[in-house]
Amino acid sequence: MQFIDQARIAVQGGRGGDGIVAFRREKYVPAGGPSGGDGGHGGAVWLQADANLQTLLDFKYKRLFAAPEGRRGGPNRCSGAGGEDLVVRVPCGTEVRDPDTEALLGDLIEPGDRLRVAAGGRGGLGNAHYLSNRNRAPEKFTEGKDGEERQLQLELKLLAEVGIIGLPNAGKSTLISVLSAAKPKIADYPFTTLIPNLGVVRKPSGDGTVFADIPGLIAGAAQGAGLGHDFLRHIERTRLLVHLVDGSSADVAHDLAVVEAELVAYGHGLADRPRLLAINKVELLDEDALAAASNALKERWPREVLAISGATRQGLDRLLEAVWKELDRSEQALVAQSS
Ligand SMILES: Nc1nc2c(ncn2[C@@H]2O[C@H](COP(=O)(O)OP(=O)(O)OP(=O)(O)O)[C@@H](O)[C@H]2O)c(=O)[nH]1
Ligand SMILES: [Mg+2]
Repeated sequence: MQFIDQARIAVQGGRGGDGIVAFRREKYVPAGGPSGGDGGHGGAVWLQADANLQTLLDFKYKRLFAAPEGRRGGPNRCSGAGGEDLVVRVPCGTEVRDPDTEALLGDLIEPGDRLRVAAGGRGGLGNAHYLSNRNRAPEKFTEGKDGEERQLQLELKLLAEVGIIGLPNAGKSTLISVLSAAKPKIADYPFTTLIPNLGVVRKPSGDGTVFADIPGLIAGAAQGAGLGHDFLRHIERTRLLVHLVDGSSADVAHDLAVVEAELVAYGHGLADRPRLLAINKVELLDEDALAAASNALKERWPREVLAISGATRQGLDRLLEAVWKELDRSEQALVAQSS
C-alpha cells in the first residue's frame, strides 16, 4: 500500500438558492400579495475521521469537494430545498491546516470527529419578505450567496503511542516484526524502511498499544540528509520513544549522540519525550564487549541501558515491561495534570 501522508484539497460550500418573485393568484382574493419564497441554503462541507482509512491516498486523485447548491424558492412562500451537506472521510490522525498561513484549523483524532471546513451560502429572500405599506406588490428579491471556498492542507500523523528510533540498520523493523504482527521489509542495508510501519503490541491486560517503526535517522537529517527527518512528524504524538543502538557498531556513544542531535534539531518536544535506550543485536557480543558498550553509553545515558536482540528475542520481555511502566507513568502524569 502506498503511503500518502500529505495532501492539498479544495472544498466549496454549495451556493444558496435564489429567492423568487411571485404573486398569489387565487379565486376570490382580489389583490394577491407577494408570495415568492426564499432560496434554500447551500450544503456545507465537513471532514470526518474514519477508522477504516489509513492514508490520504484518495486525495491524490480527487482534490475538489463541492457540496450541492440550495434550490430556488417556490411560489406560495415555499422555501427552496437546502443543499445536503457533503461529508468527506479522512483517516484518524489527520491535521487540517490553512496552506497559506499554516494555521491549524482542526485535528481529527477519534473516529467520528468532525470539522466544518466550508459553509454553504445563505439562500436569497423571495419577494414575500419585501411587502410593506408603501409597496404592496414588491418585485424585489435577493440572490443566493456563494458558498465558502477554501484550500486545505491535510497532514496525516500516525497515532502511535511508542516510536522506535535509531540509525539505519539498528534493527528497528526487526524489532517491530517480532513484537507485533507487522511484517515490514528488513534488510542488511540502510534505508530499508521508507515509510513508517505500525504494529500493535498486546499488553498483558490484553489492550493493544500501537508502535511505529520509522526510517533511520542520520547526521544532517534535519538538513535533508538521508530521507530527511520529515517522517519524525509521525512520532510527534507518541508518548514514549524506544531508541535502539546497534551493539555491533564500532562507536555506540557516537551513534546515540547522532540520533539525539537530530531529535533536538527537529524540535516539537521530541528530545524531551520519555525514552528508553536499548543496545540491540547483543547476541553478537560476548560479556566483555557488552560491558564495554554499556560503559561507553553511560556518560551520555546515566539511566538503565537495556540489552536486547530482535533476532533471538533475548531481553524483549524486560523491554516491554519497561515500556508498559513508562506508559503507565505518563498516563498518571496526564491524569494528575487534568485534575
Ligand atoms: N545479529 C542481529 N542482526 C539483527 C538483529 N536485528 C536486526 N538485525 C539485522 O540488521 C539488519 C537491519 O535490520 P532492520 O530491522 O532492517 O533495521 P532498521 O533499523 O529497520 O533499518 P532501516 O529501515 O534501514 O533504518 C538486518 O540484516 C537484520 O537482519 C539482531 O538482533 N541481531
Ligand atoms: Mg527499517
